[in-house]
Amino acid sequence: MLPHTPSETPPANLNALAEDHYFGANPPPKDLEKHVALAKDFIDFHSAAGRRLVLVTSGGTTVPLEKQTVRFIDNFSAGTRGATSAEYFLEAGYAVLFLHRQFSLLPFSRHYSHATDCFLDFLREGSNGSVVARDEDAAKMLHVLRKYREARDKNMLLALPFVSISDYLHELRSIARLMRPLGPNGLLYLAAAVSDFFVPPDRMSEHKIQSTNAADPLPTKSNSPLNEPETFDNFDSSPAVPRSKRLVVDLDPVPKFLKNLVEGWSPEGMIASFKLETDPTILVHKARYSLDRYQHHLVIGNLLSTRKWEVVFVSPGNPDQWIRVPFKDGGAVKKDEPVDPKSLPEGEPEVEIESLIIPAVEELHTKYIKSVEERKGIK
Ligand code: PAZ
Repeated sequence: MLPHTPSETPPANLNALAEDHYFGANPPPKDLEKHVALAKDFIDFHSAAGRRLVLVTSGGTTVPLEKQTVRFIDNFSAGTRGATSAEYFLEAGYAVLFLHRQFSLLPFSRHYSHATDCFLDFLREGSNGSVVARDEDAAKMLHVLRKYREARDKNMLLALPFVSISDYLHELRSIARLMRPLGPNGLLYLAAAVSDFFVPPDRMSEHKIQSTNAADPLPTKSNSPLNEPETFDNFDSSPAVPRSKRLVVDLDPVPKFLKNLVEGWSPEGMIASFKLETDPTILVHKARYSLDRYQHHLVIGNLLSTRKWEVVFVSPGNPDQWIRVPFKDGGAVKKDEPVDPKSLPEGEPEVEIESLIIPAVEELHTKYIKSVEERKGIK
């Protein structure tokens, strides 16, 4: 059993201080105002209709190393979970605000982009110089096209991009606050792979970090590097590289804002977060720990290697619930433990696991709405 220390949770006023400090020090993305206006119209439209609305966050967040960013740290996420989930939420009647990493997968177009095949491989020349879908792809493409058009024409999908970790946090805070009028009909489904570390702006270089001193002022006799002994690191045995030529990246932890989200930004919406791990022995513990610490409504745990095959739902007052796509020849799968990745078939599952995740989230959301209404004596 790993140590369990919810007492590490900072008190509320410390959270508020950390929030003021972070959002004061890290400038908002240049399109924030425009995005807020679009999000407000979208949310107000669906709120007036009494419709459920889900904010789906998706894709990775970058960690810039320079203010005028040439280089950044990134993570693996392509946005598959988010884009696929968005389609199943639409199917379930939710309006979807899709906050995604720029150029990551989008609902509907995901079927034809970032694939091993180029989208042009799905097309052929028709008569009179027209371009049409290949016969074998036409039925699926028509289905996807109709769903896409329906979502667009009924104003059910709004996609807003972010790039860096601070863009993401600014956008999340603003949109979560706008969702308040939805009350419990609002759902936040946080599938983005959010960086835990960043370079604070006061330590960030304005310009591209240089790898040589060619841009330094010309040496005079007194500041000539020839006068300085080169300092060598001696902590590894590889051919020594002078410290002055190394790039040592020193990252601070990104403050954890889930508590602020739950208590301040969106106090009535249902909040479902994802927890990604690579070590199967700590997944459930970390998911439960997150739930205890932030007091939200659902943590969906998944492992990097098996995330398309199984996830675990950890929610207050309920036993852990494993959701798995059916697979053949899987050997004996223990009901309450992660599956052994070696027992999984090669390639992608035949069923998209999001087709099972979303109905299960929807069921919990329905229970959540009822419980809020009962508490308020509405029904
Ligand atoms: O984008 P993707 O489909 O490749 O990956 C999805 C995921 C693993 C990023 C997501 O399911 C998830 O766990 N998001 C939260 C990650 C975290 O910050 O712990």
